Amino acid sequence: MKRIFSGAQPTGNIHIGNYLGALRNWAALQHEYESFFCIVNLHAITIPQDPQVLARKTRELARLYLASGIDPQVSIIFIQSDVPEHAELAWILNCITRKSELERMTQFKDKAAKQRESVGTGVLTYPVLMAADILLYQTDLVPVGHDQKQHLELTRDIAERFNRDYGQTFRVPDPYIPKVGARIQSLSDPAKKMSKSDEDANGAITLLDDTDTVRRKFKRAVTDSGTEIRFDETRPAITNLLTIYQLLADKQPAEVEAHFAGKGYAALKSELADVTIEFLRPLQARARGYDDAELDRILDSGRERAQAIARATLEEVKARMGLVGVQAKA
Ligand code: AQP
Repeated sequence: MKRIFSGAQPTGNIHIGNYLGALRNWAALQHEYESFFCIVNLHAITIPQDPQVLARKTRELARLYLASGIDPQVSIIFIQSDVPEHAELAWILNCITRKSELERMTQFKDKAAKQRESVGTGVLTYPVLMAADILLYQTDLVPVGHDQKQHLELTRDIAERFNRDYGQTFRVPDPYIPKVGARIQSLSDPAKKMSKSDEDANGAITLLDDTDTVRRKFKRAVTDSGTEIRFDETRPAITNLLTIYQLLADKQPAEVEAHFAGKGYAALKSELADVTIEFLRPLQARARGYDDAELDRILDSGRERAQAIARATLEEVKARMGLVGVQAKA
């Protein structure tokens, strides 16, 4: 069976962009692939985190994976820092990655421009940790949103370089980026992607938002000039709202346009709030349904199953590089 690996960071509040671009597809693909879904808390610490909040968000994200339809009987769900092989392989891969490759990453350039001299080394080397995450599991396919495309190309380059220099070791993974929903934009600024770290909380609908908050955020959502409600690249705000509607209501674009023909923006926003609330209500109930003991059991079993595979890959990598311990004979 082919494998998929993906993850999300337990930073901030996971939003419908993360869901529509990634988690939704994980749940759909898990029946066709052997699936690994990781809560990537080592990525989260590339920016300062309050330790108690990080610990709480890590478990909350595990509950949201489960609530999004990821079945622990089918898929492996685990916490990245529980499997130290991720950090060890990341160090090894750092040593075959060029600084210039990392400096070219758009996400690093954006963050470095904002943080200047204070930008952390972890922000620069984060794509190498992501490569380690993926390559440890001999992954075939990585379902992600559009913002991760460049990082995945780097993962492929790193895998190919290692295989060329040390012999065939890693499977070279392909990205799986959905045709619709791979880049949900901010409700406040449709030129920016919806993001957990956005300072403007009104830009994102989070998976744990209550009914009033969802209505308020959609009501305040920026729209384009004009009145027509149709998909149109030159009108990014309305197209973004329609894309969210299309995916949550599970409709085709033509159906959505026909449904809103002759209606105004207020109707679109109100109906969008309705479908979002209907989608979130059962999801939030499912998230609350896992008690701590059950969550521990799921995460512990995930750690054990993931680590067995990660360890085997890492052992092979170390042997190929001559990283031998005390028992090795010359
Ligand atoms: N706006 C988005 N539309 C569609 N997909 C998205 N993803 C992120 N934003 C959107 C996808 O969600 C998955 C998990 O994301 P992540 O936790 O790795 O963080 P990120 O990609 O850096 O996204 P955020 O929400 O903007 O988080 P912060 O602000 O913490 O950096 C990934 O597959 C991602 O592509």
